[in-house]
Amino acid sequence: MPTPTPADKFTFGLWTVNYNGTDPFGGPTRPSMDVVHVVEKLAEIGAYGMTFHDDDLFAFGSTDAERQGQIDRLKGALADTGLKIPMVTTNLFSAPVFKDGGFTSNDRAVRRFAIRKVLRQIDLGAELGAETFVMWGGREGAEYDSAKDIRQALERYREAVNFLGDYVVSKGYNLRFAIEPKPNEPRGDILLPTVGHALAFIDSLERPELVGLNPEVGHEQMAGLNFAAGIAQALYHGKLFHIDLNGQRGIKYDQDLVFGHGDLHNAFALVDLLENGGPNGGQAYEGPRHFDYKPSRTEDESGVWDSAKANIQTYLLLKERAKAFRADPEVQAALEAARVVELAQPTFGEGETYDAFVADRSAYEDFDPSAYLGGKGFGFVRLQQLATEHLLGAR
Ligand code: GLT
Ligand code: MN
Ligand code: MN
Ligand code: MN
Repeated sequence: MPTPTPADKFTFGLWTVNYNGTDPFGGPTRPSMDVVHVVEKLAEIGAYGMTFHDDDLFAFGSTDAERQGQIDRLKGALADTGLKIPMVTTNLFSAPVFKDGGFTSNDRAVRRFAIRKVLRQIDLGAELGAETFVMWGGREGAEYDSAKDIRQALERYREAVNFLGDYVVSKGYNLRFAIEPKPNEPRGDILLPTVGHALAFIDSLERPELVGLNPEVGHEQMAGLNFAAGIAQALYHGKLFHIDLNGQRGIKYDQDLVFGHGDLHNAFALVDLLENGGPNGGQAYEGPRHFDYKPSRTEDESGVWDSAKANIQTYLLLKERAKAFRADPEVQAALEAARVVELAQPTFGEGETYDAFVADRSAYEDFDPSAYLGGKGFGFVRLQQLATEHLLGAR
């Protein structure tokens, strides 16, 4: 099995390995673990860093002294292990006050409280060296159409994010925001449900350069979408600021399985894109490989750490397989035959004018579309089978 190094930048949310098994039908199946223990174990399995919500570290409603006590204990564990905190986020979804959301609650006092809660966590994140602040708006949404004025909710969302952008700039923090889309759960419908919706929203902001995406595998798949394709578009727009890796099996509740324990083909394509999709075949994304999964409630603590390691192993194995796929001459030939490279060629010649284009008889008058009936195929299936054989370790 490949061994992880800090250069792989594997990170885990404190809420992931510390998930106690609670679901809508049952309570905890595991006791919660102390943050110092979690940091030590994550370092031991080869993680680079940990991320957390304010409420993961100090319970909602903690006094300032209790909060500081936990921060100091975390700092001690980080100093002892060398683990980093590359990302932080705020919990605007668990406490009853957020039952109708944080930034977009119909209740204005809740919106003002939510933004203050975020400012405190931004300050803490900056102090700990975090460079990304994730915004997952799980409660920003509604169950009933007439209960939420969507256009006003988006306006309040915008107002909040614009304000936070001003805040980090005025404080001189080296921090960017990453919006995490999700179509539903816990709300019936969540605002900014997919990568595409969030990209359009970001474009409407006052400081769009400060705001990108934190797409999660399972969330796009819950909407029936192709995650690797969504990531490719996020990269295309320069908006892949962070990523939540996990597994999901189809359109159902948010499973948060181990990375690869869902659509393995798409996970292969994703790792291939992240690791080999950059200019000249290098990395297309250099940020943390962040696992946002839930160890199933059937597992005990050793199962928790086995599942955490499984995320890392699956990623590293897929990285090896994707490298072999790219290096295989048969794959190169199949890519050529499938004309994948031809798509990089612009449709118009350099400087080709409208008149020149219309005068080009080969484009229309002499072009024979009927030759495509029974003509040469693209061989995409063969290419996919080569990928499958590499994925299965058969090549
Ligand atoms: C929550 C959610 C995740 C988000 C986290 C960030 S918290 O567990 O289900 O997808 O990434 O707030
Ligand atoms: Mn999820
Ligand atoms: Mn989740
Ligand atoms: Mn997530």
